[in-house]
Amino acid sequence: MNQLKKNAQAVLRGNWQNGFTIPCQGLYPFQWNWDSGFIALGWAHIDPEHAKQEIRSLLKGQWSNGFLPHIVFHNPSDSYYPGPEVHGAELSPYSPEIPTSGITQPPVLGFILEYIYMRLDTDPTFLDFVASVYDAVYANHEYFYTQRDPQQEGLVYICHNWEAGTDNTPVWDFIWDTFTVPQYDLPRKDTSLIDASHRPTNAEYCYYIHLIELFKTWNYEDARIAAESPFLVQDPLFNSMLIASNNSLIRLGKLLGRSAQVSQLQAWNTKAKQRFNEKLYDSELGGYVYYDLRGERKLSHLSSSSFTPLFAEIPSAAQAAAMIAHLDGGRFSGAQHERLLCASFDPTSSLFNSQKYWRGPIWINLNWLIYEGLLNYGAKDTAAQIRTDSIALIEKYGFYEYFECDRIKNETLDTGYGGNNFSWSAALILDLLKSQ
Ligand code: 9WN
Repeated sequence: MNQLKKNAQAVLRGNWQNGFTIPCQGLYPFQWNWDSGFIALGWAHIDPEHAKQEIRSLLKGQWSNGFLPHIVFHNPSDSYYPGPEVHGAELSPYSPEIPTSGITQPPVLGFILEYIYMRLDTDPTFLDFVASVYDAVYANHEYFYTQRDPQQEGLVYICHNWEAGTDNTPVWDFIWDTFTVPQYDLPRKDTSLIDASHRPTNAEYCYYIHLIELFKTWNYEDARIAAESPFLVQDPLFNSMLIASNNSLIRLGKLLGRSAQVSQLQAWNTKAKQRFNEKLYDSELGGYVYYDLRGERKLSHLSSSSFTPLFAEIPSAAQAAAMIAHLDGGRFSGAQHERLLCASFDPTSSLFNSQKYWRGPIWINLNWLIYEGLLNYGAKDTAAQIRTDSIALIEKYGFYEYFECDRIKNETLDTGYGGNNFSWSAALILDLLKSQ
């Protein structure tokens, strides 16, 4: 275990860039939004000053309307496509001096602040730090509830698959079926850096780029995006992260005496949790699914995102039991537990692919969220299983980006998938090693 900790620390130190941490050398050479949250939690176990710097650096990219971009381009690099010139965030009157993207990612910062505070045994100097960034994180939540909830129902939309963080989940196939896009010239770098068969296809990338091109023609104006974007989805992972962060900002806000902000967060959260359960729970599937706001339909497929409401304490005990059953002898574990936890997409679906990015492989950040979520509901054995599986995969292969879930295939495999020395895999293993 000590060696594993040392190796995890070495990954974070190796990816540290003087103020922030890149997710992976070559493959992801800038600062990414939700990565930075998980990475900051990892740093808290090594050097809390780095955790603070990580968060401050991310907030340098915040827009004046509270929006927090998915990438902050602090540094130049030609090893990633699409770079700042493709995103064109300067078209928005709200964008900052520093180049950023114009789309966001799951809002993890609120709960990350509380986790770090707890992991540091409620260190008062960290609470001072929380006080210094509280308004910025609150402004991000305010942005979501005022700009990304056109029906004022408490659920926010995402308008791009990269905003989900689960970039090519098969759920998006049903969105891509609703519109056509031009063939773009794609100077991709990812497919020459790692096994191209594990990455999204060029046909999918044309959709990704097309959405950015549309948003640029609208100068990233939220009202235009809400009215016209062909991709407008209420995602259970994204909304769970926002609600979990509300929960944390409420508790932290009480410690800091922020009563007006706490009342507003409570009002958003009550509405959000109720609507989440009404709209996104699928009682036939026994889990939470996506809602296509543009097409006005549920997209009824289970993925690892379906379990993240456990993290935000949204499900009732009965709903939680139905979800846990999928992980314990059900479709995600297999009846004989022939799969390691937790596949990123329903392994019994014909759309499942155990090697391809978000279409099946195990991701450590989702495992961490589900582990913590299971503990919220007292499901200690299932939580222990997901923790054991995560640690075993990293011990066997190293700090890869994603992993095979099939136990038999793992017997003969000698590598993880995607990028190696991947920061959040290291950061979250440090946290899992700590919490037993
Ligand atoms: C696009 C950085 C990011 C993660 C995402 C993951 C992947 C980027 C890409 O890498 O997405 O944002 O180019 O594939 O899907 O979750 O934040 O690690």
